Amino acid sequence: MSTPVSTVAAPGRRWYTPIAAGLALVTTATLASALPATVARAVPHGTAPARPAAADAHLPETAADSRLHATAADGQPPAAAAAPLFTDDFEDGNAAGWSTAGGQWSVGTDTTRAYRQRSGSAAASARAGDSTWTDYTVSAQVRPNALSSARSSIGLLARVQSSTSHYYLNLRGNGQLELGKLVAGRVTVLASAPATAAIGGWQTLRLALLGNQLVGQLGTVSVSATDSQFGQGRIGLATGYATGWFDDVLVEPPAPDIQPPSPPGQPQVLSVVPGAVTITWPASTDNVGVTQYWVYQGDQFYSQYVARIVPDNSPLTLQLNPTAARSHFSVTARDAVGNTSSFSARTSVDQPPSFPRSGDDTVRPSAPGAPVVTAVTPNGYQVTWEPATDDIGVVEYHVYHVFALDEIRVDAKVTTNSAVIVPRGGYETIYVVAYDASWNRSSSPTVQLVPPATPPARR
Ligand SMILES: [Ca+2]
Ligand SMILES: [Ca+2]
Ligand SMILES: [Ca+2]
Repeated sequence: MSTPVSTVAAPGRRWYTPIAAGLALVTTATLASALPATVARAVPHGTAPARPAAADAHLPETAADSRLHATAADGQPPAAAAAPLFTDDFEDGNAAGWSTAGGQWSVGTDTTRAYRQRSGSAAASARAGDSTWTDYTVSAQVRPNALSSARSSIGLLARVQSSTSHYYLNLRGNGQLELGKLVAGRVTVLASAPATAAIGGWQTLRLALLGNQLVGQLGTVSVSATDSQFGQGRIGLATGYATGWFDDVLVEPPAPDIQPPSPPGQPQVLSVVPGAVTITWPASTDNVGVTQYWVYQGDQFYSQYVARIVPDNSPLTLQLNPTAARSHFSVTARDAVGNTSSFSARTSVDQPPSFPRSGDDTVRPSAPGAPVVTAVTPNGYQVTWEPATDDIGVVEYHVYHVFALDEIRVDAKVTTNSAVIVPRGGYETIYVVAYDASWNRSSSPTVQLVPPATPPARR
């Protein structure tokens, strides 16, 4: 068959590497040739829709941010996209090849067909694959309906001997990504890390096994351990006192290196000049070597984008958005096969003045007066304020504009005590910051931006 396996290739952000070599499209032909005949596999009926953005659209800001992280983290290199050992996207409408223990498992329709577990009263698992598999990476998209208690969980199983003996990677109701093993029903936690579960949203869990190395990943949160209890076995999906959905199950040969680098240190600001900042950061370490740092920049809340991809932590100069009240920066590290570290802590930089800093004056200006709308013009509201005073001299004023959802922009940079500000609608406020030549600053009171109630008196 020549029909692209769109639901494999589409979550398939996985298969796309923004910087290296683009898109690796897997066809059913290549998948079929790679699959053991006994293994369950999906045969898509036509082109199934890709997981829609709608699954993400309702996520809160922070979750949307983690989605961004996940997108970047999922940019695995083509080298990792070797022929899969196993795949199931459930578009054939059945769960042939899966054996279950506990729970109520069935194939249902979420946005595409997916494997659903509907009983939250106990532990449940579904297992598939080959008991002779040794080193591999198993991944799946999971969507918990709820993780209401600390003991509730949704996750993956690997090197499964039986429903009570295996490794597991669980997202737990206590907010932990947990890597562990079940040996004849007895749990041993091997590693765990905080991970925010986006309840109701799809996310990708991945568990890589290479010899005695075990690495679990959810977005850029990773947990790792060494253990040699189980050397081979099938894969599985599992819930504990929780209901949820699974889709796009994928088993691949492992990368030659499965350990992500340590997170980079918090970025340090080396210098700020008009319109630009220069940063560096403490280096990451890796079992093989760090080959890239991805530097993220944003200027509103948690939204951010990849500003630069660089080979090391040499001082890096980044342009600032001229209306950003505050820009923030964070960094991830990657090794040669695309294993990605967690994010560094963030560093923020306020919008600098538009003139070079000079002198070593340390006395800041007096506070400017509260801005007042004195006229409504075709171009916006004319705003004026009582000038600030300074021992050396005020050089520049910035007018900050706070509007919908507390977004803040520097709407004007002026050398006089007036500016035209465009109203955005809704409740909005403004304030003025005065700078002297040495970039000492002072702020006016914050006031609501409203047109004058009566025509202002002429000055
Ligand atoms: Ca599906
Ligand atoms: Ca590594
Ligand atoms: Ca001064």
